[in-house]
Amino acid sequence: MVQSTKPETTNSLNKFEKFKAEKDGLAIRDELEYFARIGWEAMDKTDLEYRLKWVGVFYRPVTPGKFMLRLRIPNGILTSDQMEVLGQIVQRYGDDGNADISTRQNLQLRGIRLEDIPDIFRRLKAVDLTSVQSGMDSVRNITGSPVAGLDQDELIDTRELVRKVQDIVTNKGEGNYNFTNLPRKFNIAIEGGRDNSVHAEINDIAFVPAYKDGELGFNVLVGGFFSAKRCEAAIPLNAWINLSIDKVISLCYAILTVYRDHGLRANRQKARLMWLIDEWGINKFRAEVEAQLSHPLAMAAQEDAIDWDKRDHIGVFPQKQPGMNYVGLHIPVGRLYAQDMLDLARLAEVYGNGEIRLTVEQNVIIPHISTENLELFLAEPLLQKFSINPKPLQRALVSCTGAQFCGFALIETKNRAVKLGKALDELLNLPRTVRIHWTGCPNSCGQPQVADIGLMGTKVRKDGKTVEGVDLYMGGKVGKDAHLGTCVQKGIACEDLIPILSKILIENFGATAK
Ligand code: SRM
Ligand code: SF4
Repeated sequence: MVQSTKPETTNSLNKFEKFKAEKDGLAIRDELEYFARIGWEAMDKTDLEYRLKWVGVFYRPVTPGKFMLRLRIPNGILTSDQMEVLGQIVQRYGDDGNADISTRQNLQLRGIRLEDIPDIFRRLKAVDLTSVQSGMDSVRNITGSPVAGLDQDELIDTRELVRKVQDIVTNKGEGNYNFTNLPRKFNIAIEGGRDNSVHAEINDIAFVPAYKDGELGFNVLVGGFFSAKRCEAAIPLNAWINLSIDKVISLCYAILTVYRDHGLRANRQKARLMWLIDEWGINKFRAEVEAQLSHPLAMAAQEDAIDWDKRDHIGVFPQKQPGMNYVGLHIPVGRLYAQDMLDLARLAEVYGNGEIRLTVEQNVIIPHISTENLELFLAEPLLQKFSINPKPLQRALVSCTGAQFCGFALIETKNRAVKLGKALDELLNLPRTVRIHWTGCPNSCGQPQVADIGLMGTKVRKDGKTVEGVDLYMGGKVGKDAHLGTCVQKGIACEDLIPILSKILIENFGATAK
């Protein structure tokens, strides 16, 4: 079904709404064979630069002709067969091919040629993977605890919930016209652990474990988002639902429907869900969701059940299954190459049960390794590259894509982040991990507001020249009582960062000079 509320006039609509009204982004799905034949240079500009994103194919103006393919990996869980296929896909592109683990527990493949897309989509389908609706005005990858079903202390195993919500939103990966024309992007997270591993507070809908009258269910938060114009933590919908899969699905459906039909579409900078909540007030928004559901929502439980600091899952941890362990590997800034992907697939197959998991910190977890196999596993050469014991400033480093591939970027991020992390680890002793997040522009894909130290790319004037710089964020708190950090200093040239960050690390994080 195509969206029911097509506006009668397009005069007040922004350019995105106009081109969506002309042709739904998902319709591009039926033209992929044709595009593959004619080549990207001959394509209509809107189809090339925007509509392809509805099937996860991103034209990169920085590397024309070499596309990015954004998948959907619900709850960040994939199989060795899937990882092997993805490794083979990027391997074909030699030095251009790689993959990045994203801050939404997802994978983005690089170097992809448009002429290969029909074949790639057939190969994805054969291993039950999809990239549909992973970009533009769609529901993005749905996140859940990366140790769901493994964690000895987990409250709710979110795997099936996340998968079912994705299936409803995407019509089991085939595409769902009900949700391809939202006013803007939309993020959903379903937390099941005690440590808020998914950054619930920065999602448009977040389900957070909460006991009500002794029964475990979810409190619901809404409206969290980051944008260049405004960043807001999610606020309580003042609703609690029990653990039924149907309840979670119907609430997502109802909220998405209200947002789709009433979300603001005139100014794209004011189109995220929180702007509608601002305009209506949370009580009216809640009432509209109830009307959509055709039943009242229960009031929220007084407190949620998040009572732990956030874990990074790097290292060896016993699972709830006796004799089994999960091992978290540190993947510097989430960058994988074809051979890494094939190696990870092999390790998961040989030592585990074939499962591979991704975290929002851009790392990998291999679960189901028996205690007797641990020693052999830890001796594998890949663990030299992807350590289980990285240094404190590299351990929690997160970085968005940055200038290497992203047209919005004001600075190069990933290589710089790794280089600076290493340099600071060499200069300083740290008593604890410090979470440093880099993001190449104010869009905040690298989430600097959740970090201990966040670095947001900008341009700076230095010695009469324009150079790459950052705005400095501090105070992001994750896990229990999460709250967002704020900008504390603007316009630092990147070349001046070592002394400035050293001082901050010494004064605020207990670092001592080596
Ligand atoms: Fe993002 C746009 C990369 C997570 C806020 N983001 C983009 C684009 C698609 C821009 C583009 O077309 O070049 C970037 C693609 C660059 C590339 O080649 O990789 C991009 N965003 C990413 C990723 C890959 C960063 C990463 O290195 O991990 C993350 C992919 C997630 C995924 O798997 O789906 C990513 N982006 C985020 C997050 C973090 C999150 O979801 O927790 C945010 C802030 C949270 C939020 O959205 O509320 C985020 N991205 C944005 C925005 C600002 C949205 C807004 O409302 O204004 C844009 C710009 C836009 O949409 O117009 C953007
Ligand atoms: Fe690109 Fe900016 Fe997002 Fe980084 S934060 S990936 S530079 S849009």
